[in-house]
Amino acid sequence: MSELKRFGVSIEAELLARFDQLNEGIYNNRSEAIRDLIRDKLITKEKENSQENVVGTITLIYNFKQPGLTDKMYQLQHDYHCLFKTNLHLHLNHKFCLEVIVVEGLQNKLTKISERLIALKGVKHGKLTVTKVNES
Ligand code: NI
Repeated sequence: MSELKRFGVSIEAELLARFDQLNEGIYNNRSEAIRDLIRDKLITKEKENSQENVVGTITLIYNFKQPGLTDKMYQLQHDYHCLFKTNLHLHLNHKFCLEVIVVEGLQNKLTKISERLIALKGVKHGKLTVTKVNES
């Protein structure tokens, strides 16, 4: 076991209260809860940057009236057309659309492209969800 380090963290009281409430009855102390949170984040990042072949979906909710947004979204999909398999589009209301894009390819590439899509101005929410395909 490596040496323990102490560090100070500034955090909003309300956020800390919610975190403590979430971990009540699970962790004996806040330090262990934070250590597990950091480990989970590291594992998630390792997975996101792996070079495994995966299939999945990118789900986006966006304001289709945002100037230039749909052009940028479709340009990215055309630039990486090998990764994008098909789209499902739903007009949610007068302003917002839901787009579910089926993707397949290397996890690290899909992570980067989904981050670019989600970061576009006018995208309110986005998420990449993947699973591995076992050939055996
Ligand atoms: Ni629409």
